[in-house]
Amino acid sequence: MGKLVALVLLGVGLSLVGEMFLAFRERMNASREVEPVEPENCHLIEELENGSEDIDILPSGLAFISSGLKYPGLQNFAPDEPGKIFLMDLNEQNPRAQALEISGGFDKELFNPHGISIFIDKDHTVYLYVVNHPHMKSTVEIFKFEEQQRSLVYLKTIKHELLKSVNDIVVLGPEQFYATRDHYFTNSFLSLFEMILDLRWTYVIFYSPREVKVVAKGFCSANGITVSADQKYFASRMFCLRSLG
Ligand SMILES: [Ca+2]
Ligand SMILES: [Ca+2]
Repeated sequence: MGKLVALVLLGVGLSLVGEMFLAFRERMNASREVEPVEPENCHLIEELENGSEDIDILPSGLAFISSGLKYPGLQNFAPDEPGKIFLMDLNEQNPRAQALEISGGFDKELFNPHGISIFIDKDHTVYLYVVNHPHMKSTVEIFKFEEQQRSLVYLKTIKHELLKSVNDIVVLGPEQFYATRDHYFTNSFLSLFEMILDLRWTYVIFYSPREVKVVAKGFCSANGITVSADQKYFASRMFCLRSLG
């Protein structure tokens, strides 16, 4: 009798997981047919062959692009090459991507850039905040942009226990930003399970030197983030708009 009950429970459990897996495939559009489209005004940008995760653009038209991300679940195009930040001048007729030199004692071999965000200070100094995953951990690196030299000067690394599995950031002020966490579990097997079960345990945090807190939760995988010009609203994954009240 005990074996029969165990067998029934196992069957129910497996069918539930199977159903969740099918729902997960549906959410991910796994079986959607992709129709080939001829891109009219698109052309290949050389140097960005290793993938690009994020872009942020200065009012002048200079664009920063993060490239070469190594992350669980993503195809890795150059496993032996560190990631880079590229610069493109979108005012040019045929803009080319140029890898930015990094100075200031930064460990470039471990650079694994993910989300990025520009911050322009009152004195017009441009800072680039970059989510980095050295050894698959999460840090936020702050660089100063030197436009003449076309380089980044490393200033500081920010770490915090709430800054785990960080995907993207949007900077609000000096060392103040929102950051998204795209997985609750840092173990890749558990994080896959988390996606299949649609646990929605990820969140958006607010970081400042004085205060770090969760400001929105209940996301299945909080991803790209931006704020409105008045900083009253932020959006994560674009379809989850939240007001700060
Ligand atoms: Ca970003
Ligand atoms: Ca992202």
